[in-house]
Amino acid sequence: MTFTAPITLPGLTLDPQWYRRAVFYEVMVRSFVDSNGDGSGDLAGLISKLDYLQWLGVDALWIPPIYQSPLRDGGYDVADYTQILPEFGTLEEFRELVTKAHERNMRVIIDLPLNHTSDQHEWFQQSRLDPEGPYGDFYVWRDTDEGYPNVRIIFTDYEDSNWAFDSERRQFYFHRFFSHQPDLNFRNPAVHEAVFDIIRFWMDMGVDGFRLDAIPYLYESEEGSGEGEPETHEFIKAVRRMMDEEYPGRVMIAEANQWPAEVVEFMGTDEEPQCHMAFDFPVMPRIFYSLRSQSAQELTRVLSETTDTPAGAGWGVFLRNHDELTLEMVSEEYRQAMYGWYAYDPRMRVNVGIRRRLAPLLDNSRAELELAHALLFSLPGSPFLYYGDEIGMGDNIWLPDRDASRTPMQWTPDRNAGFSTADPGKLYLPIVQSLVYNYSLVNVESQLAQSRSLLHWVRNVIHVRKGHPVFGLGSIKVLRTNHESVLAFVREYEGSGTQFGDAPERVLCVFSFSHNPVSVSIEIEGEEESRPTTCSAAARSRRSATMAFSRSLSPLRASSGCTSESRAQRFRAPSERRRSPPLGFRHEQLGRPPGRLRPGDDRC
Ligand SMILES: [Ca+2]
Ligand SMILES: [Ca+2]
Repeated sequence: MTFTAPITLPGLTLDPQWYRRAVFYEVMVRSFVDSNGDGSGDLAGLISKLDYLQWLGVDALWIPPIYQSPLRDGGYDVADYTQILPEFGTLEEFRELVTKAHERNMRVIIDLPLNHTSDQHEWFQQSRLDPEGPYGDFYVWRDTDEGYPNVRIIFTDYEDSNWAFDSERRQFYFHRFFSHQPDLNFRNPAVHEAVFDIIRFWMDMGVDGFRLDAIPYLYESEEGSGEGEPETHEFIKAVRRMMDEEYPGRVMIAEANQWPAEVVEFMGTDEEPQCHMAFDFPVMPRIFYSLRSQSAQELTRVLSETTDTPAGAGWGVFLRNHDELTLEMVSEEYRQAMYGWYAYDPRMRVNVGIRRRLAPLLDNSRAELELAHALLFSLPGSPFLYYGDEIGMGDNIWLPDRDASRTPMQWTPDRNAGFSTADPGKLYLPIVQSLVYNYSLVNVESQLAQSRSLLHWVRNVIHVRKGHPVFGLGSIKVLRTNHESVLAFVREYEGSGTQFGDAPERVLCVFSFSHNPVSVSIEIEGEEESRPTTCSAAARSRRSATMAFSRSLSPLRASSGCTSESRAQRFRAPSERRRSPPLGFRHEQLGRPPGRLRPGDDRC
């Protein structure tokens, strides 16, 4: 496979806010490419596909845990923080990955699960055997299983208590997640020192940041819920101070499955910053809800809630990742509706969520895949893609737990989808061979050969986004429309204010979730007369323009127009150029006086 774009090696750009402009790509090392035919993906395999990721337009890799681990929880059960699982490769290979990624101006973020370790970790084994020894107090031990009564159980399908009995030490230990993952005792200063050493170890390997897994859960208290306790924030501040002092420019990303008003606490304040980024959990299920309910009202409501973030902090947005599509952030009524639409087979459910990939969730509808991606790329925050979703990979709900959506990447229609030369039975998980998503149909090679494939479409949208800093750095203002199926907002960015930096930009984004054509009026306040046009990666027309917008929208339509003070650009994806209505990413532009536009008024 070769890539048409000229592959150059620009090296890392100097941009202290790189993470706010970046397009992230979550890649599971085990699932991407197997370089040595042992059936499991590895670091050398990932290195061999950096050209592909550069071609796609990825700015930063997010790599879930590659530490030494018994892999009972996808590597989030760490047995040694300073060793790489041998089947993945060596520390030398990891260093090479970082070097080669940096040559391509691509950052590398790794996962850091700090709340707990594997029960196989040497610390835990020592703690069990020698309560008076140096690791005796590294975990949360009790004589009874009654502490922390307000702490909820997360893996409701697998655990019925947060305490487990250890037959060696004859005491109970606290575990927020699986019982094979004992929680570290953050009330012990020695644990802090150990964590700082781990962070320095990986920073010295050149990584650009951490995704702080399950960060709200570090501390527990008798009165509290064990989520975002004050001491947890104090600890994160201390980590941030160390990072800023010793490793400036590297970032901390909080994984906190909570409402923005709570999550924003993990970003801290201007004076006492905590994480540089946090994932926006509530917006994601509402995208899926809107697609089936044909109502944009919930999305409009959630996006209208403004949450002040400290300077330099940003959100991470996503459609899917390696975990289940979590429904913890929606009401019971919505959850049941979502299960009905997206998880009609009980096998598709796990915990409080749905364990399916993006394309099967959307029933492989190209229009919905485009709409969902277009929305993802225009929301405030940096988009996180999940490996394989750029080609619309399927899943395998007959596999246990979240393995359903962790199957090997599909590169070619050849044996093992080009993922590995191993005997097919030896693969860590089987390749998807379902009727609709069979790897002989869904793979990178065949999509590279089709200019209208999802892969080319996604790549094009990534490059459009990268060409417009407003999407990463701009503000959002949600607009009123007269149609419940239509979401409209304006992104605005004042520019860098320097001659050589970013120009000011305003972008109007309109999305219709209706399954039928709609006519809509959108109220845009304070607009001077100008003519918006769509902006495209390919064709950029520049003319003077205003932002007034009204149009009959065809079903499942995403539109976006952008204006700057004196010019506008046309934004459309290639699939739309050769295909008139119903699918795709389309925008119509009008020269109109400001103010309210009438329904059905679509004359140009
Ligand atoms: Ca391998
Ligand atoms: Ca904890």
